[in-house]
Amino acid sequence: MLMVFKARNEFKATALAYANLAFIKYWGKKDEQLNLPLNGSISVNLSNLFTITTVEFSKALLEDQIKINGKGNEKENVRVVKHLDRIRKIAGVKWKAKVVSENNFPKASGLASSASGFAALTLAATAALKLKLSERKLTILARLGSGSACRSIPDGFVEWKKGEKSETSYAYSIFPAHHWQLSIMALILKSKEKKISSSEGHRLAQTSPFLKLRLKNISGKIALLKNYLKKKDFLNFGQLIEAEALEMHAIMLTSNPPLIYWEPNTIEIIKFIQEMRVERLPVFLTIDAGAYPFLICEKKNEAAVLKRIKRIKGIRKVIINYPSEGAELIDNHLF
Ligand code: 2P0
Repeated sequence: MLMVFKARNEFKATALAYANLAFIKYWGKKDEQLNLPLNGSISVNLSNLFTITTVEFSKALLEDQIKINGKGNEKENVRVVKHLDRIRKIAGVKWKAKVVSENNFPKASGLASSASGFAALTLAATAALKLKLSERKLTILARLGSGSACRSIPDGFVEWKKGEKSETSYAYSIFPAHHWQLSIMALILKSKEKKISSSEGHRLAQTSPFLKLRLKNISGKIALLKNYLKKKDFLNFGQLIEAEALEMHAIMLTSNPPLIYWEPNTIEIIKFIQEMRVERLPVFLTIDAGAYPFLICEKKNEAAVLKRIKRIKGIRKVIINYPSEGAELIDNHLF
């Protein structure tokens, strides 16, 4: 994370934060108010999916003005105001703010934006109020806005420690972005995403009889994954993250009521990827709380994978990402 503080009189700052993709998933909360997770998670920042947010606090404003992707959305605005209130409390000010936030990807694409959104908002709003928080404190603050947002603050490959209380549930970089040249392809499918909010999904996770077993094994899994990342052992890494995604979806499928995020296309792609491996092309996938798969291969195999997936019908768009840096302050304000 790059911090640039400039002497100035205005209370305005702009931050850029990348979305992150979890290799070990956050699914289930211990505390809904504080977004304390039931388990730790590991992710990577995605270079081509990001949010830019400008925040300006002003004594002249009578209320917060929030525009996300050119629009006002009441439900989202409530969450943003709540987050601004947390930051105002730390700074000891009551000033209202103007917030303008843009994703570089269309919202209708079905890609999660709360992680990059709350990471950018946290960094921009704290910098605008000239709060000099440590990276760890920023991740804790971002987590309060949206759990996964804490992983979009540090650089590259990131671990979110589950912690026992708010102060110990933070994220930090385990490897920098340049550690491993992975190619991470978001497959945007033609079928529409009918999303059930992840907040609702986190709640439902508790009803799956298999959650207990998942939680029992997860710290061993985290240790294994960190080791595979360290050694850049792609085959073991890939097998582990694909099994982990399927395990999370098994929790969803066995929740009460069941949560089925997949579309027919999703299953077709899962099978297609398995076939690609039979043909000795090392590529794996992960899927979040939605229908769209993310394919992961080493950069050297990117062209071969792209060529093969052209045969799959029903893919609207492929967004290629590489491991990316953490959130940063930038000079180009949105207003
Ligand atoms: C993750 N997801 O680890 C998992 C995998 C979705 C599937 O984190 O309620 O939007 O804001 O804390 O962070 C989605 O959960 O939930 C999520 P809140 P969040 O990336």
